[in-house]
Amino acid sequence: MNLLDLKDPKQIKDMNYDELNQLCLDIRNFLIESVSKTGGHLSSNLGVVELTVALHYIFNSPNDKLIFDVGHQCYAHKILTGRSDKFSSLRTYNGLSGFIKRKESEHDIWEAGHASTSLSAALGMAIARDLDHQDHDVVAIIGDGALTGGMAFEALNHIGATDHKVIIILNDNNMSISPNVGAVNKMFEKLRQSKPYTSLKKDVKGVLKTSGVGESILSGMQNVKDLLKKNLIDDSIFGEFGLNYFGPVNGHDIKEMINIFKLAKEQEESVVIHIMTNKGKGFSLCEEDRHGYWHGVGSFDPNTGISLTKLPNEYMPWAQIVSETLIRLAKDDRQIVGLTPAMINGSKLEKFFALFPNRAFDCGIAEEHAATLAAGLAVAGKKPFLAIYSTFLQRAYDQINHDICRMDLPVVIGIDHSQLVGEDGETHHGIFDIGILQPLPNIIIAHPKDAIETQNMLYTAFEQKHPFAIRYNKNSIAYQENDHFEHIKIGSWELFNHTSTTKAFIITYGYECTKLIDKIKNNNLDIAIVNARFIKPIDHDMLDKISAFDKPIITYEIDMLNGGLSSSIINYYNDKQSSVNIFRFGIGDLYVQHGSNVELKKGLKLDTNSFIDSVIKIIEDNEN
Ligand SMILES: Cc1ncc(C[n+]2csc(CCOP(=O)(O)OP(=O)(O)O)c2C)c(N)n1
Repeated sequence: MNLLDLKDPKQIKDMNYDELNQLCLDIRNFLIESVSKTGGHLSSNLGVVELTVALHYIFNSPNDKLIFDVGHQCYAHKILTGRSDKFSSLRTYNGLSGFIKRKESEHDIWEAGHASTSLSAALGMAIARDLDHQDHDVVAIIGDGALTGGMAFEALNHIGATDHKVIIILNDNNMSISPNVGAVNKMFEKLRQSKPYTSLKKDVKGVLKTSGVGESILSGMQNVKDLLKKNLIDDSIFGEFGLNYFGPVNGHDIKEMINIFKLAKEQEESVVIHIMTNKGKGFSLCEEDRHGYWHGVGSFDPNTGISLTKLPNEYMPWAQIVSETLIRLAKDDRQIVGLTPAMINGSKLEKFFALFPNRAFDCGIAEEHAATLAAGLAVAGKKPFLAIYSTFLQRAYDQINHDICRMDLPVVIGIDHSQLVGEDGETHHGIFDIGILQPLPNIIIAHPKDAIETQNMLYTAFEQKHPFAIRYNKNSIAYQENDHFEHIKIGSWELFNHTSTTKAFIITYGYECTKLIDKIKNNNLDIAIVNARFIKPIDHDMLDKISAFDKPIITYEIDMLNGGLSSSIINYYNDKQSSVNIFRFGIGDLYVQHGSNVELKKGLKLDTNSFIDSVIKIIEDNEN
């Protein structure tokens, strides 16, 4: 079948097993070809092709609700629901989202991006269904990685104690982005190696007979009740939560999955179906990848796997600069420990983990735990570095407030992927952390402008006796190792290009600062740039100094305006009753979609050129 002819999942309902297998092959080839051009979440999607086809074969979306946890593994779902013609626009500005998007299709029921929300959402939908006396299935598809998140356990705790039926499909590939970690994962290991079992709370035999898989399970059991008692499933987490369990089932065998889904549909109670998949199935580079390099990729040559993204040699991802610096500092200071909630690869901590295996901790998808773990380590005299993406830090807000800032503990938080993150879009932009962290007492928030300042800032951070957040974005920048570390005075800003005739002051931070300094020099603009490398505390002396010139003061942030740097600057001037002419540029009260950062900034009129045009207009208006 030509995938472009697929407009509705109903079209696959009459297919036989051979046709379904052929369809899976076509989808897999299409995904490799298409993602090699656009980039995207390749491995997770290759792993769930048969699973998604079997789901759409048995369940009737959109009447039955399919809820994908994280939502990064939704590509086959998009193809089966009529969107293959849009894949060339995957993750581009105004193009197809890389995640579930409600406005794209009636089959997209639940949006995510952050892990471990599917079970709570599913229970909510199941309760609503039952209150309204409706009759449909609610199916949550959750990975073994996402199941390590605390929210998933909160939901299991609730689901196991209610009569509202939820079908939970555990997509177990033994991988998070990198290999899955933790005791729950170890428990899965036992299940993975077990024979297919069914653990039903009610009478089993009648139900098992209804399907091929059920019968084969039944024939292997001489005395079902006895076996179930001994069964490790009953002692497993699902049994303890009072949930029925089917599995493990081969996630690349359409027939087995169809049978087990039929069985699940027939149950009256919630059930966990344990599906075993190979992450990256069908593309050897992905299948063999144990580091997560192929979890999310840019464009690549599908024959060789070689990345098509080229950067100058001296360029390095900002996170790598931070982790190289961390390594240098940790070599001299044995108290430094590194933590990541499941992002070893994303946060470029592989080398740190290899060099300091006893001082490096992957906490799993557990941001709240990671933050409080860091607090515990700090109380006990360690110097924790918590690497966390800005967007996922939001999960740990209370822990940063209640456990780190309130006790004024010296935890260094590396806020990775801050500002716009481009193609992952709405759920992933790192634009809220300043707004939520600013009100917290004791915390220092910094955002360095280049590689040298980053190294010195991290050094400075470890010298402090307070919580210290250092932000950096996902870009690569020119890197050069500094010969020695320099202390940066807390709260001190820098002024560039200030002359006796300066026409305006721009206050900004991070890479925008570096770009503007270059732009202004190259274009001979008589504008001064303030490097607000500390977002908290702000530099009162600098603010007093520049306000004395009575020129426009323009703030420029690729972050939310609400609660951003400009808010505290305005508060300061307001509290002093200073009359200043302030203009603010930043992200307004909206969620920013996906696309390249270049396009996103243009769309927001925050790209350097548009911004400078606006500044020139402000200067002209001021002078007339
Ligand atoms: C709260 C949160 N933390 C971290 C991430 C980053 N992340 C995206 S997918 C993923 C791994 C998910 O593993 P799993 O659920 O097993 O799915 P798989 O990709 O293996 O199919 C992680 C850690 C996230 N999306 N949300």
